[in-house]
Amino acid sequence: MSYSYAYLLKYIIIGDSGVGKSCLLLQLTDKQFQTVHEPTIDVESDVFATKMITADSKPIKLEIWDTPGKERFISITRAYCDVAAGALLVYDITRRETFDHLAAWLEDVRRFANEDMTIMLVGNKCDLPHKRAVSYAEGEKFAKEHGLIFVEASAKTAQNVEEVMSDYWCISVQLSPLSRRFSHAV
Ligand SMILES: Nc1nc2c(ncn2[C@@H]2O[C@H](COP(=O)(O)OP(=O)(O)O)[C@@H](O)[C@H]2O)c(=O)[nH]1
Ligand SMILES: [Mg+2]
Repeated sequence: MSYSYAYLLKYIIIGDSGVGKSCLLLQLTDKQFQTVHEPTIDVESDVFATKMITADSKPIKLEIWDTPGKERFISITRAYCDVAAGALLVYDITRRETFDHLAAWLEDVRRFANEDMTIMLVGNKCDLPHKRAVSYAEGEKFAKEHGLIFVEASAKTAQNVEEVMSDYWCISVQLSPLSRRFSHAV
């Protein structure tokens, strides 16, 4: 009898509209970037992609849920926060307001999430240094103050997407008691 994966872990991607959540998801799971794609506007539709990784020498299936960012707190976020092993909280380094909203996002997540959730802060669009409105140091400081893992990445060039994220998945899987509680052997 063969097992296709040892665990199934759910993640959510959150952050303001337009920061690149859907593009990051596509880059993470399909290694692609599309300039034109459907905006994630339909709150009721479930949008997720899956990715296989190996952590602790075990095959792990990740289910990564995209969310529309128009309203800070929407049904998908609420429904998935309590079972999610982790969240990618994304802002756009070229738009200051998306960074300023991070505290409010965190408050929402922490209200509904389980305590063991690992959150990674992603400063996206680092391929646009000439348009930068938030410094690396500011992102790093915010992450440190709130106990988040931090990375600047680009969904466009794929910079830091695969390498850093895979480190994050591994840390998150190891830290998560959800890997036991929500394991699905198939
Ligand atoms: N230059 C650049 N543009 C990006 C990047 N990620 C996303 N975009 C663009 O930003 C816009 C919003 O991206 P999208 O993924 O729809 O944002 P979402 O609303 O957070 O899901 C789109 O026009 C993307 O092409 C990136 O890393 N670099
Ligand atoms: Mg989207």
